[in-house]
Amino acid sequence: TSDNALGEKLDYKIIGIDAGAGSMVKTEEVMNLYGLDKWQLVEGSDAAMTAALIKAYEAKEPIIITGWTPHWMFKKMDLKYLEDPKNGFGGAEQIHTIVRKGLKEDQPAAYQFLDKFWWEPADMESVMVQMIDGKDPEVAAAEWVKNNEAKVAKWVEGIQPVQKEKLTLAYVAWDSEIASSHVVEHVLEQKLGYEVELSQVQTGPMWAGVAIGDVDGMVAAWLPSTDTSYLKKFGGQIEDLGPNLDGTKIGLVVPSYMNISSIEDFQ
Ligand code: PBE
Repeated sequence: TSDNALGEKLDYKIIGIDAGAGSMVKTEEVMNLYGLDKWQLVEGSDAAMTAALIKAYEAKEPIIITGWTPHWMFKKMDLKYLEDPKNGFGGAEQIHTIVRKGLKEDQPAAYQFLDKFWWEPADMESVMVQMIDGKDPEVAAAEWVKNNEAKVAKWVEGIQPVQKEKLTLAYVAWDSEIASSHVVEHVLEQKLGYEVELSQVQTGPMWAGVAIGDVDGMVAAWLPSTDTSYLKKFGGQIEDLGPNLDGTKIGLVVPSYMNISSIEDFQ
């Protein structure tokens, strides 16, 4: 059948990202849910996944990846989510800001800003598109802040700046989180007087770092669905400041030219 033809063509491989990412955990669950026993989820990274996607797209070849919104890939290519009739991926969610316990007392200025930090998917996407078009994340973030002064002013309104206090934020090298973390870093440094260290780690260490208190916070928790396993594990040891962005989504993504539309369309 044509189903097997796709599997054979793709060597029964779904192109994933870094091991331990919430979406990798979810995709394994989804593959079980839909009985994709022959298929394998390939570990890699956001960068390796998008490189494979671009290569396939330019050759009009099929490919199945683990994707998410907001992501620049939807601005640069014509892509679609495969329908998920069993709702294995859990539908719409938010990105939450998570800080260590005690930050409120130790660094009230940073805490208040992190609590107020909130933007839209289109904001995040515009930073991501600048990055993928060749700008350093620092530059793309600084330009976004410059072009969105009114929004940023509300985040820091009434907050008393500090004198070169140090702050550490963790993030994972997903383009969405590279964008948000650099914007937050820029505001903390330029508007509130902090010296920020951005620590790039994997998902597990990002959560553990905040739980242990090695790290002051992060703006990269996809909840309630994607990172649910991490919230279960560390929820009692962290402070959840709630969403900083609404309207995210994860799922299996394919180029629009592929003639499958649902996860049920292949075996
Ligand atoms: N993501 C992007 C991450 C969160 C941000 C969906 C790739 C994940 O947990 O898989």
